[in-house]
Amino acid sequence: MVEQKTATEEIIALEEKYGAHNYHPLPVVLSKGEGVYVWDVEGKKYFDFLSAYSAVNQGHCHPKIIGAMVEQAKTLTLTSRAFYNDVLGEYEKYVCEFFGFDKVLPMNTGAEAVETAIKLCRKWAYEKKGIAEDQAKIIVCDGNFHGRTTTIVSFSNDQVARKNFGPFTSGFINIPYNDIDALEEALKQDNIAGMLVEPIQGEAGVYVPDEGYLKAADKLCKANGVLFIADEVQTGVARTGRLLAVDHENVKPDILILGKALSGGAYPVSAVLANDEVMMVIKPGQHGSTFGGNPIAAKVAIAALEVVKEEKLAEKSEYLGQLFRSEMQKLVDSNDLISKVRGKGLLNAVVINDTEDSSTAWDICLKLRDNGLLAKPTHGNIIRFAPPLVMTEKELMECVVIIKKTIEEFKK
Ligand code: IF1
Repeated sequence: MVEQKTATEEIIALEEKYGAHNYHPLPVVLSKGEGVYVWDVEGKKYFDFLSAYSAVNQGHCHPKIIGAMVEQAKTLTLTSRAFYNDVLGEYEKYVCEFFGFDKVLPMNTGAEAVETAIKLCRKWAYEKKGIAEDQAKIIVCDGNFHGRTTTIVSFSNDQVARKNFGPFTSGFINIPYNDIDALEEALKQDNIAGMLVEPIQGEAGVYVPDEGYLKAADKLCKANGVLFIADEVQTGVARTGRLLAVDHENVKPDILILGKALSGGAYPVSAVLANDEVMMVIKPGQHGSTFGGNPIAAKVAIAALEVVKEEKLAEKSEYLGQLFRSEMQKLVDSNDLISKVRGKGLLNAVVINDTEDSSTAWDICLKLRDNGLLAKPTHGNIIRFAPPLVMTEKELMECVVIIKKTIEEFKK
């Protein structure tokens, strides 16, 4: 008998054979997305509860964003920064006013923007703060995730992300996250240039710091003449119920890093924002990118931010997030399988009552998939829930039913 492979199996086999094995995706092959939904190649429809790690906050294929992208793609795609183009300036003004900074430095991916922030911070430290050459240090937190470049994995604690990628970049000091005393102690060292921090740690399992931590950290940094650098690649652009996660504590970072949803997931667009005092240390030739700030990226980002405002996505995220957590809390109270729900806005995680190295979260995600909802485990016992912010309350309640049903039916 000839074995008949499904389209799903064929496509997965193709990736297995020809693609580097640097990922282990949930076995589902998607071919279409619209708003909060995605469809697989067999025609099955799902609620997307990952949103491409919070890049698709505005929903899949948002007509306004795609419209802007297609229009610009037909007109001018790339000039490089060797010449001016007629949309970059318009975008720069828009994004600076939107987030309240003097200047923006446009890049493409989150990791590139983090790299940019590190370089900017170091340069500022040497040229404004007067730190001696090559002595600048940046404070980072244990459990961080800021991307995958050699420098960034240099200060990661994730052994899988680091092992055999050395030698590493020096100049970073790791302290525990959510620990103000540790920060105060670290700031006593000489030559501290900045502190780089995620307002909520995503990879660590949607770890929300205590209320007041970010405010206190920002204050301590400012008191010590150290730049407070917020990596809002994942938490920014309305994901946590405010435009920025630091807005929950009225913190204004010295350097703000954005990515992912800055384009609504349509295009790789990232940015570093700062005021002149910091940003003006970068001079021509000292940093850049062929694609950074290209005309398509510029138009896409303007449209993506307009959608955030027009559709009140921060407010929706705040409201729906509270509803989601209160529904999940009922499940925590009534079921032994899940022990905790945490998060802010629509960036949430459910902790499974099992060990970190178990496969329970993965197994539950497979069942959720079968029941029409896609989510991804982070660690063996944590599931991240981050749907597009354009979800309606009715749709969210449908999802809650799916999650409850799946958890109640689940047998370890
Ligand atoms: C992958 C996690 C999310 C980020 C923060 C910078 C970057 C990221 C705070 C780099 C990227 C990703 C990338 C994704 C998995 C993922 C992730 F689980 F690892 F932690 F989102 F939750 N700063 N986050 O979260 O941005 O260069 O990727 O554009 O597949 O590695 P990038």
